[in-house]
Amino acid sequence: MLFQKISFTTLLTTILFFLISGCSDISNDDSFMEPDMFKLGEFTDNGLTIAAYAERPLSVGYNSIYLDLHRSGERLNSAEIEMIPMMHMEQHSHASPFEKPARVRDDETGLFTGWAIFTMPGGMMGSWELQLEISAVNGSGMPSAGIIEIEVEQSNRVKTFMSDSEERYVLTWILPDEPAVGMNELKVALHKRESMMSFPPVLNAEFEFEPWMPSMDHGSSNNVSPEHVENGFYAGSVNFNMTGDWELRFDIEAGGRKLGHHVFELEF
Ligand SMILES: [Cu+2]
Repeated sequence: MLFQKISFTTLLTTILFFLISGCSDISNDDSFMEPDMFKLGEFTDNGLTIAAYAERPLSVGYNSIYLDLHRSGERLNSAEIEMIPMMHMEQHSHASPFEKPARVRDDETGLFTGWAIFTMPGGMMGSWELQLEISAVNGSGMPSAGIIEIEVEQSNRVKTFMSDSEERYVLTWILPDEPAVGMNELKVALHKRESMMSFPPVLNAEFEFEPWMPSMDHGSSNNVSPEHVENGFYAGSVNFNMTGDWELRFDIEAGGRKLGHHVFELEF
């Protein structure tokens, strides 16, 4: 009887030990913490779970996209990721400008980070999805592939236009994200639409920029026209000297050809 009691206690202790050590293994690992972000969706293929996130619901314009990869409850650190934002419309499908996530996790978020510029909203016209293919997970393993259907809200941050020489472009207003009185960082991106699937960055564009307040018929001083930083992204400054309705007016040239006059409207 005494022997039975001891062995029972030992058994309980052993079970408790494994439970506690098992628990502490899990809590030492970040694998079960979901990122505190807007979840776009997830799928599992070949034992790999791929979850996609954004900072907020997706809208027309520039959006960072974050991926989290898990296998058997373990968060994975490196992978080759192919990501294509694709829109299926009634007559055709098309992609948009994008950059696939890097091979390793980003230090800041702990996630695989890429971006997409959505050129139109989802809805009656068609629907967007992220097409994903993941291989070389932690150096090896079977590839996993799947689709995450995404919603994209309307915004006024993208102009798609045709130049006089009938080339198609995508102009994206990225910053300021939340305009305020005073100096604001100004950031835009310019991509060429070579085909429904190919949107290379335009590296040699020249911008002439001025903000304008149409209701009061004035501009402002000390603005800086955007200049190329890298990969089709251009940075400058915009000075809003009061709240109200403003226009961001751009005249664009590339390779000695005019790409036209383009205006984004905003109010704050
Ligand atoms: Cu479309």
